[in-house]
Amino acid sequence: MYISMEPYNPKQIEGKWQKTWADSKIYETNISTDKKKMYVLDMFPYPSGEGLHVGHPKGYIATDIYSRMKKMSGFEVLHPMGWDAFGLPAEQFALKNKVHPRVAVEKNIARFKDQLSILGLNYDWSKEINTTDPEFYKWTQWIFKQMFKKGLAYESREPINWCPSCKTGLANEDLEGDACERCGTKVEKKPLRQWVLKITDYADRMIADLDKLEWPEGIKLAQKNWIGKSDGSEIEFKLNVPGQDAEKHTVKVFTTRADTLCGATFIAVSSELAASWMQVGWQADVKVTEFVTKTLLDEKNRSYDFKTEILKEGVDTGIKAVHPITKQEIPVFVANYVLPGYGTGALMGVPAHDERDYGFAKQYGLPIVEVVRPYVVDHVNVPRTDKATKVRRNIHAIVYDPKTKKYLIIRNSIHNWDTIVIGGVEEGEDLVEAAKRELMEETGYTDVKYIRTLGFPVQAGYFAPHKDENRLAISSALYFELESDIKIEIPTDGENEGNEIMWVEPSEFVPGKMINSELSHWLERIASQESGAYTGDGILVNSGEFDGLSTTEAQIKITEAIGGKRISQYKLKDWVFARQRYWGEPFPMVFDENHTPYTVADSELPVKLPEVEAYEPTGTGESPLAAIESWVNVIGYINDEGDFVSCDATDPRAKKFTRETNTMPQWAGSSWYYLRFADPHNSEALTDPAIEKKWQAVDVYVGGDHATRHLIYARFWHKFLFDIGVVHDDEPFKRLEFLGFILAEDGRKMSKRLGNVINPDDVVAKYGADSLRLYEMFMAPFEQTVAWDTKSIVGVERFLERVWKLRAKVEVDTADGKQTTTILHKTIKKVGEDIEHFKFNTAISALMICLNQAEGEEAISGYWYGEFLKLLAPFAPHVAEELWSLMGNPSSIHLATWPTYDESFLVEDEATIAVQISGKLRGTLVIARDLSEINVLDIVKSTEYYQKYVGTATPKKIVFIPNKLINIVI
Ligand code: ANZ
Repeated sequence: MYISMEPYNPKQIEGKWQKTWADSKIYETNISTDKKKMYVLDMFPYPSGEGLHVGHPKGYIATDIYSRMKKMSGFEVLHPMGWDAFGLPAEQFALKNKVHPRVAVEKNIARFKDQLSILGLNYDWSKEINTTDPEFYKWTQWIFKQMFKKGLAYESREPINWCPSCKTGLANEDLEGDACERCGTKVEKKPLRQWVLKITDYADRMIADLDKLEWPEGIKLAQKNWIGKSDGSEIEFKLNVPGQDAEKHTVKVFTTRADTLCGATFIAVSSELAASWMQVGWQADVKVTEFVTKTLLDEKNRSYDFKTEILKEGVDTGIKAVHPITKQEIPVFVANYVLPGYGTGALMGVPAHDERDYGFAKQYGLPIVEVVRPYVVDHVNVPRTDKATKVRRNIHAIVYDPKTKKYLIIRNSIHNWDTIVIGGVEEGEDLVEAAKRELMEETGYTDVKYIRTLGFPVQAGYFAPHKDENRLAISSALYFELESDIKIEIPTDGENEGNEIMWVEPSEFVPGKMINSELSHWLERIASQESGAYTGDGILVNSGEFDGLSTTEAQIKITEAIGGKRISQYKLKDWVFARQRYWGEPFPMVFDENHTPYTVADSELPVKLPEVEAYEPTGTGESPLAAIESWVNVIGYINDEGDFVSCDATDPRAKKFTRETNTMPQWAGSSWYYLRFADPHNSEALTDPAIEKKWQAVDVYVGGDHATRHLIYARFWHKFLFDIGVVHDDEPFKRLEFLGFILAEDGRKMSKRLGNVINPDDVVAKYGADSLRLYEMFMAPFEQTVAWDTKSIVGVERFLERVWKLRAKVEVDTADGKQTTTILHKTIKKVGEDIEHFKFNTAISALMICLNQAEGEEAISGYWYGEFLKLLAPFAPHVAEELWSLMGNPSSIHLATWPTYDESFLVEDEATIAVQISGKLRGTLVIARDLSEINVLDIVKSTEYYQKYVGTATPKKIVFIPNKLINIVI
């Protein structure tokens, strides 16, 4: 028996083991191994000045546990760490603290590394990378160069998002709504020369390949929505411009609803498109020019994405568009709700079926033509294909009593149905008159106020058994409010027989019993206050030869009929890739005096960031690099590959060039960094192809942010690298685990500003790293966001103390009891499976249950304790290592083999069996598993209920299902 007198003291063991592990390099990955590889990666951090709080390591602890388990299970594991150190946060920290960003980054990295090292994380630091290292960013520049050569990087002068506070242009992904994600300042639109990457070329593949990935469904959906693919049609309208030849010009619109073409009552174009018409000679009148000029300048009242709600404004251009089907002229407006960068920058306005067009049409008095009618099919009396159909024009009178907040219905006891008041429209009646008449005849109520008609009609198909025919009821609903209870006497026989007039709340409308299948439409329209556009599917009306088609059929047929094109549009925009800041990768580009861009030759890479005095942003749209003439102006020539090579001024080929002075966004390095870890020091290539083939893709990627930013950008770059043959697989991250955040004890986000930050160093000093690790994994399911609670750490600390004390019970050769052995094997299975599925909290509770069992024993074997320690080792690596070594093991527990379980211990040896007598359940019995019928019957015979219900009678029959049931039939 080992006797331990020393109490558990993490301080004495943790530092010691961290040093031993580092010295013996046990975490270094053998890249050229023959073993199966496992690449486990954290989203690498940017080393901010604030250091880590306890929330940051949550993901790192998880990958640490996972990779330790995999290593013990026989994999060669790559588990590296690096630094995403370019970009605004690092630059802003440096500006604030008046140090050079490089110095600030070095300092911050050192601090981060210290903080990580005391947590006992098993990173292979020999593979550390840093995106700001010229040897690293050389390859970031190299990738950009390849993109340029393939036509995927282009210069643009389109207005982009400009953050006036950060003084830089931003991509759409950098926005939170219409504000800068980093500082919260509302962005402006600013025309700026910049580099843009054609990410949209990859949009379809990025959607399709999501199916291949083992990622949380929520993240896949977020990516799909961000890419935002819409299938639709491009339809051309001929234009009659006053003062010009008829139908000389055309405008194309993009629509997802070509089926609604016959309901198009106007065309709306963006101010940008109108301005481009003016540039080619359109003489617009003053009103139009003023509107266009105003909206182009007016940031606040413009639409730049579909989410922004603005006051819709527009102006009639006087131009007419010729409707391709009806050949009638419809007006062309310039409108501020047409997005300049979406589709063709022009739309066909269909007010009856599009909310935005509806609002616009109301404001400008444009016609609203219904072309899609909702169609409901009665589920009880489904229309029959073998019967004729009669069309009926109906009204539904919906009466609401504002005093009681109830609706009027008729309950019929003969048919056993509920209905609102319905009826036909008679010759010469308008809808309101018809509704009032029906109301009076069927309910007696006369004092009602007509409020409004609930939009266009809805059509319902059903089979009318009493008439033996199908009915197609086209019904309009009229909405009334009850003024007073004044009623006239009505007959209770004839049509009204069995009717009871009732007032009910909508919750009392019983589906199925309420016969009006149109009701859901009416209730929705009542709730929306206004009878706006109907945007759903249905059947075409008012569309000539297309009448009766379904919306989906009509989209194709109408597009074909008028020679339109089926196309897709994306919400995703090309990636604005230039920043007007100092702290980023310089572009590998130069310009000649005509501003023709050239990539630099590979021999010129990396293009290093120059040392500067002042790296504050200029705010002018120029990067601070532009001021450094000695760096900007270069002399060289263009070689046969079309690349710039620098040379001496005396060289006959020498010409003047200037460097690109913008820098790349922070997302550049992180778009490919994971490819570098397996081969971080390669100076010949981004990565060696054989190493790439062995180690990519990342098997498990862990992080808690960037559902749509980094994860979209990296997939795009990876697919590009696949296309040019640098990587062998077209997705970078096979499996993604997304973590929930740790909030401060007050339930808010941890931040220095709020003064609620919990520092991991303090927690480690007090409780030890093992307790911190265990607590973070135990506090909640991994993907759940949860508030920190310092008090609860004591619970896991006590658990570790108990593991420590259990050592006193170890007797090397003792034979463990059956239950103790059984629970060990169950725990081996559970912990292994739980770690595989990132269910760390339940793995820890299994360990706790297992410990409880062992504590009840007089003694446990060395084998039992050793296996238990191995299961604990990934979670609490220091204490497990210490105890393992105290057991006399010469080598590290982290190099030991992961325990395997014996199936035979997992089989339950008891069964609960139901006892029935003549089919009636009389009791249950817990008996040994797999007992035969005879043995079970013997046991049953001794029960009281057998004596009572069967006694001495001979059973007629016995039904027996092993381990489940015995039924004695008498
Ligand atoms: C006619 C129509 C009728 C439309 C209807 C919708 C409903 P999603 O689905 O988001 O891709 N649209 C086209 N270009 C636009 C632009 N540049 N700015 C603002 N809106 C534009 O949106 C596609 C729909 O948005 C298109 O289909 C078009 O309106 C409008 F009952 O065309 B629709």
